[in-house]
Amino acid sequence: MITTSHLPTAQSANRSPAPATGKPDTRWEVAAVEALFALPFLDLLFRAQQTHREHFKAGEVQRSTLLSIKTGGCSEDCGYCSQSARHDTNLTRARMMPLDEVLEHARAAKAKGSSRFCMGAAWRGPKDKDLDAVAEMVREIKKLGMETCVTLGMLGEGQAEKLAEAGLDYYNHNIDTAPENYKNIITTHTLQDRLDTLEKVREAGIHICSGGIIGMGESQAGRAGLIAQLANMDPPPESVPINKLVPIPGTPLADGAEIDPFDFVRSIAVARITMPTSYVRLSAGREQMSDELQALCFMAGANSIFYGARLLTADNTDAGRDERLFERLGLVSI
Ligand code: SAM
Ligand code: DTB
Ligand code: SF4
Repeated sequence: MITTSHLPTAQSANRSPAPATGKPDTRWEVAAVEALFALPFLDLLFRAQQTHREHFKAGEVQRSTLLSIKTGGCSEDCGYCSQSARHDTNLTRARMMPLDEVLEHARAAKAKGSSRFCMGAAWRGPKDKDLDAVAEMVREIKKLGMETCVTLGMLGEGQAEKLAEAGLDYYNHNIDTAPENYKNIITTHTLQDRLDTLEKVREAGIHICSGGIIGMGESQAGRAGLIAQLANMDPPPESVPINKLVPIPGTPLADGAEIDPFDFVRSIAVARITMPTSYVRLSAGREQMSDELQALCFMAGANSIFYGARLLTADNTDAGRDERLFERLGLVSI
């Protein structure tokens, strides 16, 4: 069972970090992860880059394109989200997108050089009939020769198996913040609910994409708690999206203080060191970042991005800017 039991005990807090094997045979105590955050910036980056090169080719970056297939009107109260029916965010709601329109987006993403197509729906969880429609989308997109990922909220019994049968490669379900902070951000479901869905996904044989958001007012210890929870999954998620909060007017988190950009880079580096074989995704918030800040994130071990002009409801960096950045840095898309 996936649980929140990694929280440090006084006795275990001083244990030294796990070796970079990719297997969580040593648990990452929160204190050990905090100690990584406390390293001098250049030492942390050097160590992250070393770890990265032990497991991946430097400069190779995987690209996924996102599409919102059902937008807004969500019953949940996630404090950062434009799509919650409980926040007044001026978002235009949309019913589920028809298959042919989804396929048009997927073909365009493939033509632009994306290897994975990720579909998101603003649901607490899918109804069985909605799930059947999404499974059909997965089947058709697989035929285009693309990898698939969906993020549909919490899954009920048998739903992960249906997605696996359709050939789904990844299920995205973030734990978003440190265990002790979860109820300050979301009250309509618990972290344990999220972990239960991740377990269903794992048991169905689908790869896990799970990460969180940096910049929601959390402390460095909070960031360490989030990363320890991810790194202690057995195995850790294959894909770890690190989102920088995109402040959405009308949400409870619209007006928080901006984080120090170097702390965001530190979060990427710590994710890389603690999850050496996972793809670490530089996710939401890139549009607001300079090219230089993104380069630091790649140096810190980020090796995947969302590619294309939109995330789900928020803008993303446009593909032209990304192409120029890849060329200037000698990055190669995979
Ligand atoms: N309803 C599904 C769920 O909650 O898993 C899927 C969609 S939800 C929008 C997917 C993830 O996007 C969230 O878990 C969160 O990590 C990220 N996200 C949502 N709004 C964000 C924002 N304003 N800034 C950064 N990340 C955000
Ligand atoms: C993830 O971790 N980030 C993506 C994807 N998984 C689904 C979503 C980011 C959403 C950013 C805000 C928006 O577009 O509404
Ligand atoms: Fe709904 Fe997902 Fe947004 Fe939460 S993050 S309000 S579950 S769409």
